[in-house]
Amino acid sequence: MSPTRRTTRRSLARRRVPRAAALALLLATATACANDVPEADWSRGLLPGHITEEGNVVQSLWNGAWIAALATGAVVIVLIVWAAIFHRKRRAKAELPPQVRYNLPIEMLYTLIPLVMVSVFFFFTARDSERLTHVSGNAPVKVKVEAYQWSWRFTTTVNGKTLPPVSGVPVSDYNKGPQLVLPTKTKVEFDLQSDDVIHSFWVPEFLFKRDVIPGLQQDDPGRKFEVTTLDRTGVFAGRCAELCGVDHSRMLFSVKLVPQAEFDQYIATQQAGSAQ
Ligand SMILES: [Cu+2]
Repeated sequence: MSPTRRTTRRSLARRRVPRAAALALLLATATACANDVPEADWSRGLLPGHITEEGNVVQSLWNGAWIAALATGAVVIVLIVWAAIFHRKRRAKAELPPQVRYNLPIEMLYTLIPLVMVSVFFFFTARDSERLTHVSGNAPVKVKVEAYQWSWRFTTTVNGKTLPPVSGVPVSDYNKGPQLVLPTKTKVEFDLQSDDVIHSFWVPEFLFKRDVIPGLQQDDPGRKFEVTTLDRTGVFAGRCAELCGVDHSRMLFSVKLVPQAEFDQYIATQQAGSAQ
């Protein structure tokens, strides 16, 4: 290599270092901004830690589906490798191997096995969707969720008493969005409404999201769902999961889970505030 080429390479490398540093800094800042993205946890199959009993159902279905898929994959790979190693074309034999047709047992087997597999998947999916969409109607806490371009209004009713609504504006940080305060270990019913376009109510830690569709009647089953919160306190990010316009990405909110005593205090202050 000539000395000139070496110098050019070295200066190129020198120029690339600050660029790489700038890129790394940009990536680090981008990650810092996305602080509302829950930690990916391999032990949960990359789902975030859930905060509702319904989350247990979703987590088990997810685990079961992965185990079944991986087991199927393993059997298929073993069969492929076995066929590739033990059933290679032998050089000495030029003619075709014996041609088998109408092998009833084999044909029944490869029809039945996929049927059984699909039925098992269908059974568990149907059973769990039934459980996840079941609304008992007797939840002590009911939340009317109104989605609009581009924020949310939450109106909570506790044991028949309605608190003043909490509504927000588009924000870049979910902590600055409207906050829905809920008690732990309690059944909560959500009633979703939209006045403009289709939105989607999503709290990643619920392991559940549902479209908020305008024009649905009061008794439409697509409007309501129920969760029972676990004994896990904290503030959890929520967002709109349906592209709904220019500020869709800033349609953020938060759910704060507090112990029952703290929730009672919250209700008292809200009611006092509204009485003034
Ligand atoms: Cu939206």
